[in-house]
Amino acid sequence: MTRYESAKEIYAKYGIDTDAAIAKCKEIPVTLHCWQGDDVIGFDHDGGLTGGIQTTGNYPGKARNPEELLADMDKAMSLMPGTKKVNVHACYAIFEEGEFADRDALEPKHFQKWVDFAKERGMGIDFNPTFFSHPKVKDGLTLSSPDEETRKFWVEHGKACIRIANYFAEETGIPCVMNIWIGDGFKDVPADRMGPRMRYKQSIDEILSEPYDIAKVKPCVESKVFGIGVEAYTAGSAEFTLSYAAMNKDKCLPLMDNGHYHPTEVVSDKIPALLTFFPEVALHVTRGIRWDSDHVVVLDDETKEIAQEIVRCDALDRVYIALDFFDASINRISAWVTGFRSMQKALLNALCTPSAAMKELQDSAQFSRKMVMMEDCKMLPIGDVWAEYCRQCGVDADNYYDEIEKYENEVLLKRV
Ligand SMILES: [Mn+2]
Repeated sequence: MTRYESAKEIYAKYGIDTDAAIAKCKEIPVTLHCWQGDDVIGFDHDGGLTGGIQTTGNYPGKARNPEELLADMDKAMSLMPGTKKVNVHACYAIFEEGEFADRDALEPKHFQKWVDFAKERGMGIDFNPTFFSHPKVKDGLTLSSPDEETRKFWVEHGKACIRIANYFAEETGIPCVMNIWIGDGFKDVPADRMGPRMRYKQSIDEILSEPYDIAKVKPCVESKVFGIGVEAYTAGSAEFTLSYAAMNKDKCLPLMDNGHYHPTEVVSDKIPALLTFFPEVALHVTRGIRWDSDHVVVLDDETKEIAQEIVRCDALDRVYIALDFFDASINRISAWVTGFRSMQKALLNALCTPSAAMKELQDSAQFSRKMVMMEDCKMLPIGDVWAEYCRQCGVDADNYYDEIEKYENEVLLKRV
């Protein structure tokens, strides 16, 4: 008997069909963000990263141009099991030699190489307007700016991104999740908290006035509690974005990034709360250490619990799962692969959990038995199911770093 056959028998005693769990896991799209590959720099400007987010570290070999970034993503994806989708930020427009378009004038053609890349690999594309790292961020503000010219510039950027998101959906045949996040805020206690929020609301209204079909383009609004340099106040707070999404349910989705809440809040608990009211929700899965530090996702308790809630709520087709982290202190391809695999492990583990039986124990108030069963489940041989899943997907279950180290030596370290 193989280890998988043995694991399969053990899970069957809990009523779990591991073959079915593996088959299901293969179908769940997880969106891989392009910005881990170059420390959130992009291709449309020379300056560094601004907007309350920060990368730390100077690990050698980061991608310096579109060719390198796409090659690195390919390498990373070759080491990941399961269904992938790619997430692009607007600052990753790929221009022809001598060509340039500012953010308010971006067109679908500036993303044709991304479409080619995705289509060749049978993937969809998610998209993000980039409201940071740009000279037109005025006094730290974009869509909430009191300066009308500034605000309008960024509204036009948002509208351009709706058109590009539509192009992605049309070309790939897969809906495009288009996420609006701004870093607008104040370092110190503001004298006016409502004004920026009223302007931000007006700006999102204007962006979403651009025509689109929500079956294809899925605009999201992402909240944030604070950022570096905007510690006192963010215009797009949790209450603001959630209220906006609730009042505009036919036009957009709420997006929760688990690094964007107070450290004792958990997104896993918020998922069923939002699913009670919204047909669809979107996630950015990350790992914050003490703050929104965007560490690489690992198989920690909260990542497991996020996956558990999606599966328990039978909401795999209602929750869009995207990764959002960036660590410049380690091999960036390893960061991508480890983060993606961790999310997949969490999903596979959730699919191999006897949730129906435990719900039954909860509903009949058998809390002691429920606790014992939950603890027993932690010792089930999920590693053997994971190994079988990877085998079926044609990737190694472990030791993938050897392959990455080879690529580092042969490719990354030659980038000087
Ligand atoms: Mn995010």
